[in-house]
Amino acid sequence: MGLGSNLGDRLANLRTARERMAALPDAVDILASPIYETEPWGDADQPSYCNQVVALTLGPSWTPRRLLEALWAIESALGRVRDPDRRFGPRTMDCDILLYGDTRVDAPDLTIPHPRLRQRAFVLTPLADLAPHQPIPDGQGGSVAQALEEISSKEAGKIVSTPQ
Ligand code: PH2
Ligand code: MG
Ligand code: MG
Repeated sequence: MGLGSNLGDRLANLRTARERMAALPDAVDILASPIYETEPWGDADQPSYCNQVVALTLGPSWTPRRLLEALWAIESALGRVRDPDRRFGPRTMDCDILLYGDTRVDAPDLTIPHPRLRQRAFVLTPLADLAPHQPIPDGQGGSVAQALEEISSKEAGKIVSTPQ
């Protein structure tokens, strides 16, 4: 999952989101990347973000759809209010499914791999910290590290917290 927060206590928001993910039923394991402070992407008129990637291993009862709904609940619990006029605007918490093993999903409200994964250093950099050799099953081929290489001119930001 890609986690992002740019409102409130950003590091506390990330910590609470991680704790709630680890406490999901049948959560087997959770690994967290360092946290990066990053410039806002897409809509520049907002505070800087703290971004992190979390690799969650879930039991076989889970599906991408069930995970999406669990992530919406975590975002809401952290005070996320959706502004329909500002798709890339500020938020207390954003939890995006980036990859789900080698599964692909193409639904109106859920696309896996995440459709903007390859454009975003703030996602690819922490993802490469955890899983550089992970293939991106979007039909374009290549691994996370290779995708990051293709946008290597763009900096993710600076590390503000080590994995915890
Ligand atoms: N999320 C957005 C829009 N812009 N910029 C950064 N740096 N980090 C984010 O997580 C982010 C963003 C909408 O999901
Ligand atoms: Mg997002
Ligand atoms: Mg989102």
